[in-house]
Amino acid sequence: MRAFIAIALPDSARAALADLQARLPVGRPVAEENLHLTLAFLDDQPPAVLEDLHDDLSGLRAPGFDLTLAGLGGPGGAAPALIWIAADPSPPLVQLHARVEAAVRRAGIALPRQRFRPHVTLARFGRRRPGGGEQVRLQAFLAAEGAVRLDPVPVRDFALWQSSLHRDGPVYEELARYPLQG
Ligand code: 2AM
Repeated sequence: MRAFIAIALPDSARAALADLQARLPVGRPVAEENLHLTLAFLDDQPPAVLEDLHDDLSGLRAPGFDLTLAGLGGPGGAAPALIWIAADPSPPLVQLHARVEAAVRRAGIALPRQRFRPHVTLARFGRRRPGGGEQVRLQAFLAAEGAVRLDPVPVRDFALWQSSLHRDGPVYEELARYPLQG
């Protein structure tokens, strides 16, 4: 079962991001209902491994916090793969990520050792990367809107999701939700 752990965004934040996506001149926008902040991508895992992980995550203690989404990014070099809005790596978010990663590793799932760059993906390019004209329009869009900043988003829980891949995009189903404290 293909799964990941993520923070879901409230409707108001997803609506604000959808407004932004509507003005994006290039890329395949992520469906509004799918906008999320990934804490750990688990790939394909046997149900028994996810059960163990679920037990562990059910005991995880971490404080709730407010999330700040600000600043567009993605087009590194000539071949951007995605466009995202960055999340402020505040101490509670970094701590939550570390605790989630530790639980994932305890469940026996290998994770790549890469720096946590919290973000919400807004659009993907797939295999067809933007051509010259699209690059120019994208750079103009980033110059005009790249400094966008959303109102802080309350984060009071996170969730384990199943992802099924379909021709017209992934479908996410929440498997379990874990409350944060305070
Ligand atoms: P990102 O788009 O937030 O960067 C669910 O598929 C989430 O897992 C995606 O939103 C994606 O994060 C993340 N992810 C990380 N590695 C992935 C991979 N190899 N394939 C698909 N999703 C991946």
